[in-house]
Amino acid sequence: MFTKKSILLSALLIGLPVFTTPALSATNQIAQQLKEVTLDVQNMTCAMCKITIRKALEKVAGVKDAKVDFNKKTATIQFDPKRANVQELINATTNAGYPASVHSNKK
Ligand SMILES: [Cu+2]
Repeated sequence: MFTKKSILLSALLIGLPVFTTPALSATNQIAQQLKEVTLDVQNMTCAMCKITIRKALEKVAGVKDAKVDFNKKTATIQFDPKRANVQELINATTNAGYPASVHSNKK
C-alpha cells in the first residue's frame, strides 16, 4: 500500500534529490558574497608558523578559506563579511603571536 507519505519517505531513503535544489542555490549565493583580503603577517620564521597562522584564521567564524604564503609573508583569507571582518582576522593572527596588517599593494 503506497500512501503519499510512504512514497516521500522512500524517495528520501534512496536519496532522491527531493529538497536539494533550494539548498544548492543557497550555497551559490553564499559563495558570491565572500570577501577576500590579504594580510601582511609578521614573525613568520618557519613552516610551522604558516600552519599555526592558517589554523588561527580558520577558527574565526565565517572564514571559508585561509592560504598562508611563507615566502611572501602574507595570508589570503576568504570570509563571509556578514560573519567576520578584517579586524577579527588580524586579532586572530595577533593572538597567535603574529601581528598582521592589511597588505598595502594588493595589485
Ligand atoms: Cu615557525
